[in-house]
Amino acid sequence: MKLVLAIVNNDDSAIVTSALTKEGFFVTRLSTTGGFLMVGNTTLLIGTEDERISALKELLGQYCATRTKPMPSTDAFGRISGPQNTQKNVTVGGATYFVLEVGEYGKL
Ligand code: 2BA
Repeated sequence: MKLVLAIVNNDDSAIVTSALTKEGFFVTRLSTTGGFLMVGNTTLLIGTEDERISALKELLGQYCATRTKPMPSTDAFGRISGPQNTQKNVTVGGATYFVLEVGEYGKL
């Protein structure tokens, strides 16, 4: 048994959750915020059997698009991080995922 944490764009979260649920995955959605861009994203918690991890990753790849977003001009501590008149971009997503071993899973 594994627990997958998948961080996805808010714009993709509904469609990817629907697709996962349709394929029989159990999904919990958390509203989260990226530490770099400081904008909202969605973290999906998905508990599943080891042999379904490949299918899960395929669905995440299929429904989560990469996007280019403007980089903030100051970092979290308020310092200027670059020339103010030069807008830099970062590529975000599709999905960032972590696969964790589950010691025990149950429902009471
Ligand atoms: P954010 O932290 O808002 O990061 C948005 C994008 O900014 C990242 O896209 C990456 O392209 C860039 N970025 C993030 N941290 C950076 C840094 N220290 N230096 C330079 N560029 C940086 P993604 O890598 O696709 O990540 C999308 C979101 O997934 C992140 O939003 C964060 O919420 C989460 N995430 C990604 N990697 C993570 C990790 N190793 N641990 C925890 N959360 C992670």
